Amino acid sequence: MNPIDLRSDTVTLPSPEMRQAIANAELGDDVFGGDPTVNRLQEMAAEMLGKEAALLVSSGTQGNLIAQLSHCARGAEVIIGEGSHIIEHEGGGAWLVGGLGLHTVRVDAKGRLDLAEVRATIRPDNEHYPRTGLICIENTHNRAGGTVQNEEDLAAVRELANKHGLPVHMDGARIFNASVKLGVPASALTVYADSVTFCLSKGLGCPIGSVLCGSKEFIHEARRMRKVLGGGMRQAGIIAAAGIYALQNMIDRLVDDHDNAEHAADGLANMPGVTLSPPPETNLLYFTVEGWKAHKLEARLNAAGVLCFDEGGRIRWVTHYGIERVDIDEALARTRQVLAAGA
Ligand code: TLP
Repeated sequence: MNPIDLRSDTVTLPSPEMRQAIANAELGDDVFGGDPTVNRLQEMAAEMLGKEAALLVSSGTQGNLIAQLSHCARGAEVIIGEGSHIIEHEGGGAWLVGGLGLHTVRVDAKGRLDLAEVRATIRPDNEHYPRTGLICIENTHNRAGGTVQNEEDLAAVRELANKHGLPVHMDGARIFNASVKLGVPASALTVYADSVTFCLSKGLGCPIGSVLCGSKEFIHEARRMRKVLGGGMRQAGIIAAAGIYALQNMIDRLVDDHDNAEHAADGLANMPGVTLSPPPETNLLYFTVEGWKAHKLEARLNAAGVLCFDEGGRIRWVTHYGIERVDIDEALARTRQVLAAGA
């Protein structure tokens, strides 16, 4: 039985054309600034996100950590929504490596920060308090269900940050899913953040890599932090070539992933006991089934060749390049059988 891999959009494999682009990449030593393909990717990414400069990094986790280290002095406090990826899935790097405090605030069902709480969390300048150094947001928001924050949502965060002279970092691992969903260029969303990380290795189908974007001054500091973290890579044009291909060819097709997630959601919603939590907005789909513990359902689905994870008591399916409509139909058929067999 062929497995249908819905564990994550990180499982995508490079297309033949992307592999060709990798094979043909012109290379140099990027630590010396001499890899022309990396430089081209960085210029493209900066332009697409409306920033002055960009930096290729190894992963979203590394990009987010570098951003926090570059914005904040040791001992500062980062204001961030509870349940955000930086808090839950990045190994506590900001505490461990940066000596930063992460101060969580409530988020609503879409993953939007509770701005009243943010306001109350920003520290006055007083020697008793840590300094507030940064506000972080996540778009699309993973745990909230791949939810999208629009320009109005983001402008409200920006306005508050400006009032207090604070920078904003956007974990935009899936920012192109948000931009495709809203039908606006990514730069219309990232304009509200000082820095943004986006991932090449998720829906855009690259094997490795993320890009951190911001002002020239910020990227200068970020480059230093990347080196500190051992992220200075040499002939990284191998990675960047895939990234260039992806920015040119893999963004528009994200709409197929969103349609497939919606199709999967429709199919699941018709099965007894299934609750979508919530219905998908982009390519992430979470659900629960009455009478089933999520870890048990995960095991049964995996055994039936529907690869997915129990993410904190909900099953998560992720649609991506390489998953077609027929795969979703097959995953639905297998799921129906698993549920019919009973817990
Ligand atoms: N998310 C992965 C896992 O780590 C859970 C996934 O399968 O969804 N920000 C967000 C919003 C993310 O979802 C992820 C990866 C990252 C950052 C980190 O990216 P990587 O995996 O490149 O370090």
